[in-house]
Amino acid sequence: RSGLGRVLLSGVRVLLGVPCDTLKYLEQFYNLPAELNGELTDSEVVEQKIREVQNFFHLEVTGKLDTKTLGMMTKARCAESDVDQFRTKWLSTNLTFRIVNYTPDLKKSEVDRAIRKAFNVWSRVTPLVFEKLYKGNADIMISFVSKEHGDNNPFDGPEGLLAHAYAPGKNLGGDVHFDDDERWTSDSTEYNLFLVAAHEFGHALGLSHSTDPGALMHPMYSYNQGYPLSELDVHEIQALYGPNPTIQHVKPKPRAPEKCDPMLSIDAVTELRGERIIFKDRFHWRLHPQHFEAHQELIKFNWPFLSERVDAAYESPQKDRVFIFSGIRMWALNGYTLDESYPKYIHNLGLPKNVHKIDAAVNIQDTGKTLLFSDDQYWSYDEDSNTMDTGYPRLIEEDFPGIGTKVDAAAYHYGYLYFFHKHLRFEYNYRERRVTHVLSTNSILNC
Ligand SMILES: [Ca+2]
Ligand SMILES: [Ca+2]
Ligand SMILES: [Ca+2]
Ligand SMILES: [Zn+2]
Ligand SMILES: [Zn+2]
Repeated sequence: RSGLGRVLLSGVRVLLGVPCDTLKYLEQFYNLPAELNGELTDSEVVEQKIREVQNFFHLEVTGKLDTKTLGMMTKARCAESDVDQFRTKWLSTNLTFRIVNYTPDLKKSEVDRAIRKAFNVWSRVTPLVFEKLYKGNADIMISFVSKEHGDNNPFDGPEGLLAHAYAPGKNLGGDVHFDDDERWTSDSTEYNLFLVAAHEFGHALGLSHSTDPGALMHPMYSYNQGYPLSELDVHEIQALYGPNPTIQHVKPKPRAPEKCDPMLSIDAVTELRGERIIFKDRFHWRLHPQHFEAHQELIKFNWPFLSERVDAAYESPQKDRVFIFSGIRMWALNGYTLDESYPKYIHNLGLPKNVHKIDAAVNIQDTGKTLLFSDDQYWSYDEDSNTMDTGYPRLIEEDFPGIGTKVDAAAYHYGYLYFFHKHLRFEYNYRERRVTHVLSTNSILNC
């Protein structure tokens, strides 16, 4: 699959005006034919493949190499294809594995534990049993290797490709290779061996890549805690092997929310340097003002230091920061990086100690005030003096008649406040103090 095109592609690079790395990426993950002739039809093929990438990652589908598409192509990921469908499964439910060699990054016992834990992820939801062998040939041979390592499927040094696995079958079938040019860890730094192993074992059992960014079988690496399978992963593996006959209680992570679900509610919304960010569960959508399609990713994928869920968020243009609230803590983002003086407690803003969570936050650019909503009350915070205005809290119901008593999220544009509560979005004229429109929450995502 890979390796084939290196010589040929170097000749194509100039002809198509597409970076060589991009062609390699398309070849490895999207079945771009290795032999392109540099003709017009070739650029059409490349454009089509770029569309497939954009489609897979829920990016705006343009067929052009915009910065988001290029950015996605440089992130750490699994080395398996995004378009090849695995079509085999094991016929026996008793499988063997063997750790052929160890990475120097971790203690042997830590590697053993990560591998066993990763197999347990799958055995909890299937009848599969994994037996460890110490010598001889096992179904799933696990090794740490680098660069070209004998299967004509080379790794690429640090970053980029992390690991690959072979679909169920004889010999190489089921085998899993980790790129030992990565630094493997048992925590949230660098690449967590347990999480990557659990993903690769999914392939070794016959699963393909998922477009759901919250599924373990999504090709991009992202750190998360707890049981790593989503409902979708469980559904896919049980379609191959059936459920576990004895274990009943497994709590997979919910599927990624569907943006056009008519009952969609949201957790928080903010602007971030011209883009709109909409938080929901473990995920967020990013919506560029000129784009119609919102791009969905895990919160942890862009901001690994944030909580798994966000309560409220707002942008302060005065401070050029986006503030994110979760429970009693808040963070300040400078674009996609954390302002190092955070996290802080929300009480530093001047909120009373009995407030344990902010429901919604919105900055009114025209006044420089930020409104902070919690339960049925709200406060007004002055961004210039960094103090809470006197006379608060006040009741939401009294000051914003028609929107109910609580809000999930809030936004402000050109004299209008937008309040979100459950599946409804209220447009509120700030000067006239009245609701002017009621729409569905999902209308913010162009549904
Ligand atoms: Ca094998
Ligand atoms: Ca690598
Ligand atoms: Ca909220
Ligand atoms: Zn993969
Ligand atoms: Zn390999």
